[in-house]
Amino acid sequence: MGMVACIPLSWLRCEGQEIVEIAEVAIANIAAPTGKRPNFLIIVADDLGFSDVGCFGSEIRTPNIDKLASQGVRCTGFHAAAACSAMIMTGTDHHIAGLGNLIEFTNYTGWLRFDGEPLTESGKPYDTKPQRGMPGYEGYLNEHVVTLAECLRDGGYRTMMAGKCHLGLKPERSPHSRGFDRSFAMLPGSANHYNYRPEGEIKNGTPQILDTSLICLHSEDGEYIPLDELPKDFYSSNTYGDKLIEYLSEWKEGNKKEGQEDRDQPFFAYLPFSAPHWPLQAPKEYIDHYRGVYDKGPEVLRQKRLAKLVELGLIDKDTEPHPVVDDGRSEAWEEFSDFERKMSSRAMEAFAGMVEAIDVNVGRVLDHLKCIGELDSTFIMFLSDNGAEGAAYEAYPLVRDSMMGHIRKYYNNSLENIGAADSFVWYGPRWAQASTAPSRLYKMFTTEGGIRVPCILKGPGCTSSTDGAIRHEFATVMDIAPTLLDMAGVKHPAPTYQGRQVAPMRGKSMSSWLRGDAPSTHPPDFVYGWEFCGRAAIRRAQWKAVFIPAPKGPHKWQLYDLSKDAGEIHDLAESYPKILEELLVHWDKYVEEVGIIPLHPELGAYLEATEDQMEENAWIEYEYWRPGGLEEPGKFFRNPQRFPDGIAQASVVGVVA
Ligand SMILES: [Ca+2]
Repeated sequence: MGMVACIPLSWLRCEGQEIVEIAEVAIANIAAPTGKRPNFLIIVADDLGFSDVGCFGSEIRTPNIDKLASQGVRCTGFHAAAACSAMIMTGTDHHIAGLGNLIEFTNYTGWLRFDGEPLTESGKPYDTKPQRGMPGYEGYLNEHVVTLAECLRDGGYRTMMAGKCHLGLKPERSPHSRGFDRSFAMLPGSANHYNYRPEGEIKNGTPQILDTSLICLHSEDGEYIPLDELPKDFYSSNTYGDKLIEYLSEWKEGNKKEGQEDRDQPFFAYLPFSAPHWPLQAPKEYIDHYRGVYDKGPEVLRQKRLAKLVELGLIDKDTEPHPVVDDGRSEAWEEFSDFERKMSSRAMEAFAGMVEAIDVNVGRVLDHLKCIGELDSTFIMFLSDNGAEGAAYEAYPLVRDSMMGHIRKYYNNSLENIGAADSFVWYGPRWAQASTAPSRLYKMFTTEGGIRVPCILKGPGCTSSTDGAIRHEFATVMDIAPTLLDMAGVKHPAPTYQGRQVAPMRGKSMSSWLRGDAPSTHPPDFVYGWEFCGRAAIRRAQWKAVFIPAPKGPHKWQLYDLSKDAGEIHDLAESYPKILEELLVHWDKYVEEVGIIPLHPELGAYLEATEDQMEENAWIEYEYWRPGGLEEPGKFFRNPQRFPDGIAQASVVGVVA
């Protein structure tokens, strides 16, 4: 069967108006911009929570990021999503771009299964199998989108990136093939931050749950890097900082050379750190700054952070914070044993060290820009890709039963060693909720705790009167690409690019708002949807409907007024049924427009998993975790079956609802 599925028509069908709007903006921009166009630097942290940097209320030392904020704008209404990088890179929804779900979750049937979750009508658990091979769920940035890097490169920019690029595994998916002149990319969703890799065991052909995330698989300019050829002193954040500085120097040298046509070429630099994603690891010199700081536990930290958020003016003093949702353990911190408390606070110390390491590298890159005379002509964004990571993996049946044994066997999680290369820890839901407070829940949920992220904007394009300002207007990661293209005077090529149909951007340019010419990026009655792994939300202005499946939520739609209830505590579904009904009409439209495959009947036309659907791994393009997979990649590539849009898969598996 051919690789390419039918083009899902939904985004073309529903986005007609947007195509026209974008075309008009583009025409306005084609007039050559006067003077030098700005450079762009987009810095993304992985799983950094709302209050984890100093200028957003943290005790963690982040002087460089704080300095950016003092010269720019802090945004409290900025929203990301679960597959954020696809949206940054395309300006459209991740379900359209091929990352409808993360490949790990689509691949492993039981990955997100909790004890106590309800069953389908046939008595089976809900699972992600119906998404395998479906359009929008390819697991890589698909052929229906054009990337921001492609647009800017074609528009005359030098494009470069260093960091995590979890958007496909094969060379033809690499940033090198998707618009980056220079790229140093980590390809899995996570990896050991020190390239430490004890030999694991892959049993019966299917990797154990975290095996794919242990390997430090990188490529540079599309070529895989053997693990032993990564820098000897590899530490993810340091190495990405080094690489970006190297690429920037190379660009500067190129611009200086006489006789080059493009010697005033601006740059687009993308720095997506893989920190502070687990495993929590950082240089000891940074972790040591936090020894003892967290001994009083996550609730004390949560209260301190909340007080600081109020003091800084980032949240209203009357904000009611969502209560902490626990991890199934009934004991409070006070009832933990001394040892459990020490282990837990050490994990938080390691997390803090990781955040400080990010800041140090942000500082190095900014210093370098200053040194080469480009700092003031560079538009800079710093943001996180989603809320803090609160999963207690030890409580997931699959991890508990397999991965914990692996960790015990190959890693040294003694108290003294936590944070080192050969340790493997995460910090769990209580620390995460200290960081996402006052919001509800954390990463992978469509409540505010999973999607509201810290964001700082600075540089040309922002009015000088915004220095150090705090703004509360709604904006999203889909707005980044339209903003940069707008500032660069580059036209998005939709509906076609290089002979194929591509989706238009769904985001809006923030530049009028940043200049102070518009009160907000989006109109007051904006509508915006989120879906990830069967968790869902649809928002219109301050009203937000949320669906969180059991056991972490009530498994029904809830309704919140975010203007009065930022913590999503008071469910108004019964008081305002008409508003909920109206939002659910928008929800259905969103499902159709972006091509969601619902994982619960409450979310739309639902297909129950059957035995006929694709098996685990059958649709993954590169099984790099298998023995020999890194040495001879080509032997481990696949061209998996892809299903055409909608109807065909229904005929394969039978429509249940
Ligand atoms: Ca993330």
